[in-house]
Amino acid sequence: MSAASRILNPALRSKIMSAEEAAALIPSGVNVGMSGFTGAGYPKAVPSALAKRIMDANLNGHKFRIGVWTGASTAPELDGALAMVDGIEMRLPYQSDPTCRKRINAGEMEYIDIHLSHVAQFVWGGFLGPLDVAVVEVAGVLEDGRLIPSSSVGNNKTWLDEADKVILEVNSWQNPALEGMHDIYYGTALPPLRKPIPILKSDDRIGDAYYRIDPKKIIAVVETDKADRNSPFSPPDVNSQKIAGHILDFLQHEVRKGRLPANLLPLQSGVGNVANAVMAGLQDGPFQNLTAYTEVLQDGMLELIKSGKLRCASATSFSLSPTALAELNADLPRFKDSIILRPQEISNHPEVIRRLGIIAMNGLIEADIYGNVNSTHIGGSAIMNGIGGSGDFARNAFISIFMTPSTAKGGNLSCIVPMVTHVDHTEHDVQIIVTEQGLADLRGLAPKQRAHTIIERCAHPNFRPALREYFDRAQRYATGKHTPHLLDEAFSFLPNWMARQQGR
Ligand code: 0RQ
Repeated sequence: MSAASRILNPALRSKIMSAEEAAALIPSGVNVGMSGFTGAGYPKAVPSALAKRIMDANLNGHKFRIGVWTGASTAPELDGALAMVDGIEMRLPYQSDPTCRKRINAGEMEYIDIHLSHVAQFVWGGFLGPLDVAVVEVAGVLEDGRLIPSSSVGNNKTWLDEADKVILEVNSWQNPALEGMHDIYYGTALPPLRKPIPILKSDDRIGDAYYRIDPKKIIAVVETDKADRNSPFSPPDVNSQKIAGHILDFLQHEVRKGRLPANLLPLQSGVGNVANAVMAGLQDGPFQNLTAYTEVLQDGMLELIKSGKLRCASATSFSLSPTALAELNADLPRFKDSIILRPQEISNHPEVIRRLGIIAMNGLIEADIYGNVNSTHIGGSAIMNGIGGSGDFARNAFISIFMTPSTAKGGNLSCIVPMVTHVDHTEHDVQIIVTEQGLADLRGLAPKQRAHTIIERCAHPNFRPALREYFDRAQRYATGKHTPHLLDEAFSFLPNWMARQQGR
């Protein structure tokens, strides 16, 4: 089916133009809200055409830059193309593009790292400045002008509501069977007008299947037919499998203790290979009739739905490997009753996460001996991706799990450190830390008990003696004995210890 035949509204059909013509309607200096969340549902044509325009402007000596707001990370055709031509002045709220990362860390691009659930209210409150243009991919347009969402929802409802002008990309590659899968809630507001979000179960539907839009705001409609570009997952390695094994043992223990029901509580799983391995582990585990209330639906979760172990999954986006995506698209109607895609302000809403009692599982870069977690920075200064939704879930989950291999960079760095160089999740939001070495259950432990548990359960044996030594010395020499630290050594202790071991 061509894109044009998906545009049933005659007024919008008259606004069809090329990506280049649409990109010409975006001036320098504006903020642009784009669709897209982890490689799904991003605009496929206008950002590249805009990048070409920016490059031409640069060649003519004119600086042309825009603010780029999205749902989360996108794809090379959006973040990559715009960052390559140095066209992004300011980026938010989550990115994982290598060129973006390079520019941010070189000080050439500003980046605001916000909890994903906060973006909508920041925009309504005007804290981010005006939203001038929205560029949103949809799967089709109904005769009455309502829009069929595509493979991610992210912040699209907010962009369509708040932008002065809207450019639509109607993508005929997107599966028509997506229609009806979404749940777009129109009941959120700023305080003091807020009402309870009436989701009591992961699969509750509380909104519409379509986006509403004032047709007067639509300045262009562009037809596309390009596939979403998600990355393949590597098969679970030994460490990921061990981490998954520890988590499964822990969940079974919690069921035996009567602290979790036999089918657990709704699962949230972050991005990446470890998260995907945990889902694969659940496939072979004893749990049935599982549910998920999460933001991204990865391969592992799709497999669980296919095998009948996962009854339903609520998310804001697909984040599938090309193979899993092809499988999903070949059989999409089958998944209609088990998958719901919602705006990220709802998929990540603290109220709903707290009410449903989510089991949250997210990755980390480093954790310290007291349980503070750094998910975003290398060496305290360089951004990796961003906090994404991990904070929305970690703070409000019933059980908040952080997982990582115990070492990075070929075993040369310990992911358990004396003090994290940047804090995303404080010790108060981190209940469980898991590495391939073991699982530290920090619930109900005081700081020094936490330090002992994390070092003995999670640290790699190559680094455990150094961490013990630091902790012992800190307990003896720190001025405060509650959370003992040696501030002049906290960041240099491990590197210095490594150098001593290697005779440097
Ligand atoms: O870098 O690829 O250059 O080697 O960090 O590490 O081990 O591949 O792990 O892909 O699971 O990502 C926290 C980044 C983990 C991710 C993070 C280096 C390592 C590698 C990645 P290289 P791995 P993962 C829902 C939840 C925040 C957002 C979130 C993330 C790179 O999970 O972005 O959770 N989380 N959202 O070498 C130096 C260390 C290191 C280190 C790892 N201690 N020191 N480098 N690395 N540990 C989804 C959304 O919100 C959209």
